[in-house]
Amino acid sequence: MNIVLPSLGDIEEVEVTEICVAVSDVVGADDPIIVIESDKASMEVPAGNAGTIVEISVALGDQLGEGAIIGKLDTASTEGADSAAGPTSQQSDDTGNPSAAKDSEPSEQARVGGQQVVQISVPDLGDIDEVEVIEVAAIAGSQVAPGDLLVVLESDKASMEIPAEVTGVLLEVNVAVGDQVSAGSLLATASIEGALQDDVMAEDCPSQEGETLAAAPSQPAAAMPEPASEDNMAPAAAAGRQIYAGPATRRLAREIGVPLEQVEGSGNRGRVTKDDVKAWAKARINQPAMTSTPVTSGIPHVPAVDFAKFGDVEEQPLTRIQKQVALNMQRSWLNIPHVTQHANADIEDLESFRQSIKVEAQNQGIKLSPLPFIIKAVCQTLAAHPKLNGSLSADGENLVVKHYTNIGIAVDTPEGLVVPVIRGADQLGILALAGKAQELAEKARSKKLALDDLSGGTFTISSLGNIGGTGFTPIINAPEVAILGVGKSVIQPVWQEGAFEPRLQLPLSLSYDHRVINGVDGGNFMVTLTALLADIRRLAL
Ligand code: CAO
Repeated sequence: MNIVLPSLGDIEEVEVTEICVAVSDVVGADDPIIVIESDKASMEVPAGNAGTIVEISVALGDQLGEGAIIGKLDTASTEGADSAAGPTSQQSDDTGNPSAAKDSEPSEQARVGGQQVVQISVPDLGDIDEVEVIEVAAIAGSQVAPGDLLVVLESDKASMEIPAEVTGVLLEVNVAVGDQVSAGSLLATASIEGALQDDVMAEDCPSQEGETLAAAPSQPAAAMPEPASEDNMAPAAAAGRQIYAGPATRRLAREIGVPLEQVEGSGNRGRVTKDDVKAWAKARINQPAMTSTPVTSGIPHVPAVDFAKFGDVEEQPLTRIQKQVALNMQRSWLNIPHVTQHANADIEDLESFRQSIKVEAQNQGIKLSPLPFIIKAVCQTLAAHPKLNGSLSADGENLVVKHYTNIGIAVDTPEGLVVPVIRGADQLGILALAGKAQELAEKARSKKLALDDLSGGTFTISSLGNIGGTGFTPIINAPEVAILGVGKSVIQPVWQEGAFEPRLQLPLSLSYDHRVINGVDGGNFMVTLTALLADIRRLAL
C-alpha cells in the first residue's frame, strides 16, 4: 500500500528534511518514515500501518503537497499487528498540524501609556489539547525581530518553533522548559519598537521604564525586566540560534542528555539528525578524559568531524594506557606553564669511553647506550640544583624539595608510553643504571611492571636518541617540575683552539615548570649537565 502525505492544513507544500527508513526496514505504525518541514514547524510522518518498506518515493529536499506518495509498504507479513493505528492521513491529522505555527501572531495588543504592548500566545494547535515547552530561547529584556526564535513546543509527533512576529523588546517571558501549554496560553509579552524604547530614551531614567510597564495589567513594576545590556544580549543571541531537528531527535537528545545547540547538523540546511546526536554522544563517551578539562576550564572543545565524508577511514580504539597518557599529557599541558630550553652537550669523550667498555659491559649482559651516562649526570646535576628535583605543593604554597632522586625513563611500548622509575638512581653506578634501565624497559614491554615501578619519580628523561631529531619539547610528568628530552647525537664542527674540530654533539631539551623554575635555574641546570657530560671524569668526583 502507498504511504501518503496527510493533510497539511492550510500549508500547500512542505520540504522533506529527513528520511528515517530504508527499503526493507520493518516498521511499526507509529514509526516515522520521513520528517517534513514548513516555514514554522517540522513534523514526522509515521508509517500509519505496520509492515515492510518496499519503496521510498521521495528524496531529501523534495517539496511535497498533501496526498503525495512517500513510499510503499508491504503490510501482508504484519497484517493485523497494529491495526489500531488507523490510516496514515488520519494518524497525521491527529497528532500535529504544521499549519498551526502560521497563527503565531501577537494575540493581543494594547496601547498603554503611549507604548504598544503585545502578548505572544500559543497559536491554534488543531486537534491537540496540550503541548510541552521544550526550548525557551526568549530572554526578557532582549531585543527581538521578526523570525527570531522565541520558544519551541512539542507534541507527541511534531515540534513547532514559535518565532517573534514583531520588532521590539521582550518584557516578560511567561513560560519555562517543561511547561504544558495549550492554544492561547501566554508565552511572552513584548513592547513594539518605537513605543517602549522611545519612552525609555526620552525619560532617561530606569524607574520611568518601570512606571510605563506597571500600567500594563499583567506587569507589576517590581517584575520589571532590566533593558538588555551588552552582557545579557550575548547569551540571548546564542540561545536564539535556530536548531533544526525533528521531535524524535529532540526527544532522543533530551533522553541521553545531549545539548542540541552543540551538535553540528549533517542534514539538509544544517538539520540535526538522530545520527548526529548519537555521534556527538559517542564522541563524548570515547573521550571522557579529553573533555573533562575543557568543560571545566571553559576551553572550547574541538568539534567532531565526520572524516568518512572525505575518504575511507578506520577507527582504532585507544588502549587503556594511551587514554591515560592522553589525560596526563593534557592535564600537564593545561596546568603547567612550560618553558623548554635547548643545549648541546659535547659527548665526544663520553662516546670514546662508551665504545671502549661496550664489550666489557656486554659480557655482563649489559647493553651500554649513552642513556645511563645521561642518567648519572642528571642525578649529579639535580644534587647541584635541587629545585628541579621538587614538586609544587597542591595548594601552590610551597615547593616540596625531595631528598631522594628517582629518575623516570619514558619507554615506548606497543600499548603506549609508560614511565618506570629507577629508585635511588643517584646511588647507582653507570653499569648498574644501564642494567636497571634495560630491566625496566623489558618489563614495560612485556607488561610486567609493578605499580611500585611506576611511582615516586622525581625527574623524567625522555630519550629519542635511538631515533633521531635535534630537539623537541617534552611535556612535564606532573607533579614533577622538569623533564629532559634527549635527541640523537651527531658529529658537528666545533671551534676549538683556533680550528673547527669534528665533535659528537648530544642535543638536550629541558622543559620546566615556569611557576617554580626560572630561566636562570633552567640555564644553570643545563650548564652543569652539559659540563658533566663533556667531561665524565667529573661524575666520579
Ligand atoms: N644518540 C645517538 N645514539 C643513541 C642515543 C643518542 N642520544 N641514544 C641511544 N642511541 C643508540 C644506542 O647507542 C643504540 O645503538 P648501539 O647499539 O649502536 O649502541 C641504539 O641507539 C638503540 O638504543 P636503545 O633504544 O636500545 O637504548 P637506550 O638506552 O638509548 O633507550 C629506552 C632505552 C627505553 C629509553 C628506549 O628503548 C625507548 O623506549 N625510547 C623511546 C622513549 C620515548 O618514547 N620517548 C618519547 C616520550 S614523549 O612522547
